[in-house]
Amino acid sequence: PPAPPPTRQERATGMTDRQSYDFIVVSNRLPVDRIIDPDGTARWQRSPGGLVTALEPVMRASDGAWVGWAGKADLELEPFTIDDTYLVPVPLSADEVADYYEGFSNDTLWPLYHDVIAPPTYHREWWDAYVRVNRRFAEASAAIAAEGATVWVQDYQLQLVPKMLRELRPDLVIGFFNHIPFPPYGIYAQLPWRRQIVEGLLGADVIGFQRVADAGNFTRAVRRLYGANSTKGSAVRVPVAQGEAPRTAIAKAFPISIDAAMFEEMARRPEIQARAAEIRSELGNPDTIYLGVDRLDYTKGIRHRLKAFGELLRDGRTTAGESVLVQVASPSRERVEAYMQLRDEIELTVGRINGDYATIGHTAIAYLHHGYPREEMVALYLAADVMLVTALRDGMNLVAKEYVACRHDNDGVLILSEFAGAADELKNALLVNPHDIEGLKDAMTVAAGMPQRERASRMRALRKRVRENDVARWSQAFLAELAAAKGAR
Ligand code: GDG
Repeated sequence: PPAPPPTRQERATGMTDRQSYDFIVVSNRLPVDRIIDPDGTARWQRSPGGLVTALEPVMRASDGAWVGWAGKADLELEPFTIDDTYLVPVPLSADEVADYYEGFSNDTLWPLYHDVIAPPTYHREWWDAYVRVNRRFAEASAAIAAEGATVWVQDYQLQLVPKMLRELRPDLVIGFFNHIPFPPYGIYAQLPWRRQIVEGLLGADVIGFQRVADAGNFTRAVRRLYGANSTKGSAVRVPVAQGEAPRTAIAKAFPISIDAAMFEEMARRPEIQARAAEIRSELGNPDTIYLGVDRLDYTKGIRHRLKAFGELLRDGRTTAGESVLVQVASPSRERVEAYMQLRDEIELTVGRINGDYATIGHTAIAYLHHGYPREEMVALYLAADVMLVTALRDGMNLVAKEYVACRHDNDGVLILSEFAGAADELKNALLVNPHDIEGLKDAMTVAAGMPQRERASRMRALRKRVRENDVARWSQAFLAELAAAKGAR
C-alpha cells in the first residue's frame, strides 16, 4: 500500500518515524551505560540514577520514551527499548562533545550558575555548538511526540529546547527542570546570550527550580529583561511576537529528592552492615569518622573541608588515630582545565596533611579518587559518625539526603552548608558557612562530641523530612503542575 502522507510533525521535522509517545523525558544523557563484556560484546545497562527511579512508574503508566546522548562521541545508534522504555539516542560528534558539553555546559554555564566560584569561559563557537545540539534534541523529541504529549526537559545543557520544541510542536505540554542553581541577575547578566537562554526556558509551560531563591532569581531576570509587569508571583507573561496568542509560564521551586525507601532497605541488609563494621575496623576503630562524598568538583567545598580538618590536627583539637577523614572524590569532567587544577590542589593538600599528621599506624585522610558501587557508599554512610557536606553552591545535594535515609539507627551527625539547596529542608543538620573556617572547625568538634540524645533527636527529624519528601513525590508534584497547565489551555 502507498505510504500515508506525512503528518504535520513529519513535515516540521523532516522525519518519518511513525512511533509516537505520550510522555517523553529529554536529558543530556540517556539513563543507560554502555558496558563492554570481557568477550568484547557491547550491551546497555540501566544507570541507577534517582531520576530514572523517580520516572519509572510514570514511564510504565504512560507510553514513555527518553531522548538523550548515549555517552560516546561519533556513535550513530538506532532507537532501542530497555525495560519498557523507548530510548532515542541523539548523536554528538567529538567536536560537539568538546564545545557543547565540556565547553558551553561545563565551562560556561556550570561556573556561571554556581556564583562564578571558578571563572566562566565565553566562546562564541561553544555557543554555536550549544544552539546546534539543542536543536537536534528538540527535533528528535518533536519527531516521536504524540499529539498533545507531555515532554519533560532536564537541566542546564538543554535550556533552549523548550522554545525550539514549542516552535516545532505548539500542541505539546512542555516542562523544564533545572537541577543546578539559577544565579542572581548581577551574575547572570554576564552571559552574552542571557536573553536567548531566558527565552529558551520560557518556551516551557512549567519551569522548575530546586530552591524558592532560584525561582526568584529567574523571575527577577525576566523582569530585568522584559519589564516590571512581566511576572506576577510564579506566573510569567511570556513575551510573544505580534499576532501570537499571549501565554503564561509558571516558574516555581520543586526540591528534588531521593528514593529514600531504597536507601533504607540497603542500609538494613546484614552484609552491608557487616561491611560498615569492617570499614571502621580497617580504619583502626577511631573515635570519629568524618566522611565526604562528592564528584571532584570545585563547587563542593572539598578544599575548605580539608583545610578545616588540617587545622584541627594542627591545633591539637584532634589527632590521627582519634579521627579520620574519609574523602571519596569520584572522577568528574577530567578534560576540563579547572577540574585538572582542582585535582592537583586537592591531592597536594591531602599529601601535606597526611605527611604532617599521619603516623605509621594511623592515616589522617583516606582519599579515594574512585567511583564506588552503591552498596559501598551505603556502607560508608553507615560507618561515618559525621557527614560533611560543605558545598560553596549546590542545587540540592543528594548526598546529604542519602546519608539521612541510610541512618535508620537514628545516629550520625550531618554538617550541611547553607549554600546547598538541601539546607532549606534539612534544618536539623548543623548548618555551616563553609567559607568560615573557624565556624566549620567548631561544628566538626561539636558534631564529634554531640551527646547521643541530641544526635538521635536531630536525626529523627531529618529522617521524617526525607522520608516524606522522596523523589516520587517530587516528580508527582512537577507533573501535577504540568497537568494543570495543560488543563488551563
Ligand atoms: C546535580 C546538582 C543536585 C557520587 N559518587 C559516587 C556516587 N555518587 C552519587 C551520590 C549522589 C550523586 O552521585 C551526586 O548527586 P549530588 O546531588 O550530590 O550532586 P551532583 O552530581 O552535582 O548533581 C545537585 C543533583 O544534580 C540532582 O538534582 O542535587 O545539586 O549539582 O547520588 O551518591 N554514587 C556511586 N559511586 C560513587 O562513587 N554509586
